[in-house]
Amino acid sequence: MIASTSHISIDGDRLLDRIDQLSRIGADPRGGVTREAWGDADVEARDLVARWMAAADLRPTVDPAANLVGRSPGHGDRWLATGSHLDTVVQAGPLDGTYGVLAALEVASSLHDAGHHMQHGLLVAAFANEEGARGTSGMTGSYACVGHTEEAPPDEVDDAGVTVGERILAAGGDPDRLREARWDPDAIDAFVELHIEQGPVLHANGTSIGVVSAITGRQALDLSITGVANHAGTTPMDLRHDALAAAADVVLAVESLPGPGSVRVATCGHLLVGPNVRNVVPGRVEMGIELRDEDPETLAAGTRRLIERIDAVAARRGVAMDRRLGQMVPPVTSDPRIVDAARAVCERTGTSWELLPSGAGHDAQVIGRMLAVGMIFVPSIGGISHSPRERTDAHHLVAGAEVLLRTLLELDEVLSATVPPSSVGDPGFR
Ligand code: HGY
Ligand code: MN
Ligand code: MN
Repeated sequence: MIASTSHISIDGDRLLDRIDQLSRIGADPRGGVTREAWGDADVEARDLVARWMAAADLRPTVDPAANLVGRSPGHGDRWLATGSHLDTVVQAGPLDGTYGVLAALEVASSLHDAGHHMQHGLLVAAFANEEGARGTSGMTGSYACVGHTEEAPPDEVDDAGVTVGERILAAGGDPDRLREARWDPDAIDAFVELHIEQGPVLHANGTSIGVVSAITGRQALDLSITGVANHAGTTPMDLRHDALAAAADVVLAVESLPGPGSVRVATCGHLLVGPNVRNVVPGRVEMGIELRDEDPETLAAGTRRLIERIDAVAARRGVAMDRRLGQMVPPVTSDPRIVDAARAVCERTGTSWELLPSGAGHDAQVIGRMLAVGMIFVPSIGGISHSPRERTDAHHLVAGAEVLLRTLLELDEVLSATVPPSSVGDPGFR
């Protein structure tokens, strides 16, 4: 059965050309690509990808969470899903998310061009707001697909004072019908996401493909610090309640949190200072903090420890700290059948591979709350991502898309053989 699909191949030049085209939508004059979710560039990118979906014989739809989803026509009632996200962080590289969507599209195109009908239908998703635009929680689209809209709620207000619900509405979704974006878990047998590694391991080891064993968990923590804004020339140092100086202590507490027995990494990457004027003692700071670890207990313990340190800073500096636990994206383990399928494909095609965990968060881990998930990585040159300097060698990008194609073909066989025929249904797009 595998031999009968050996003539199917992705079009590497088309894939690379499309990556290039997308990198120009939201090109940032400061460098890199800024395509924050639901902004003009994001909408333009999604419109273009929707047209490419239609050309690949995928029926594109925008669901109530403003996810762009394409489905192959004329298949049975069981589905294999793949995809990633088109939104980016500020001054991103060209590949984070976009690569997985365009490679998924390439899989659909190559199956279509070869006239090959899998036993499963193919579902290609470009999830909305994976990154958390303008200080929001992120993973909005994938959380809606698993019915956990409370994890990325529409009433959340972004840095521009606009609610996520208003953003969704403007992007063609319907925040009042978010529940209807939920996929039918009985209809979709697996979700596989192809992504750049965003870390240094594959590049350093000279390995072409990473088969992901598990995806890290992430706990967000928001902090509002209220001190006393005052004149920078007249207020003696010992009488200040400087919110930014307190924030600096918190940043250092965050930085010193990871270590043996504690969380793997901790970051404060978001800071708004008020009034943000040179000659005023800062009176107010908003901070966005996150902790990551593969073990949920370690994550919870690290969060408790950080809160103790934050409270100590508040007491010492005489400022008020309003701290709110934000989104918790739990770690997820890859489905062994997907790991085996990707491994088998690499072995068969003579592609070097290794098993590794993902330190970055992905839509796959949210989808993993409901469905069997797995991920395939390609090397990031120098391990750089969330940066305009994010790059992957062209031959690795093409190889990754080929491995995605063959892994899905393998799963089409394996999962058709093992999933009982009673598990049929609609993939959940109404
Ligand atoms: O932050 C992350 O890990 C993901 O890229 N959103
Ligand atoms: Mn990212
Ligand atoms: Mn990503």
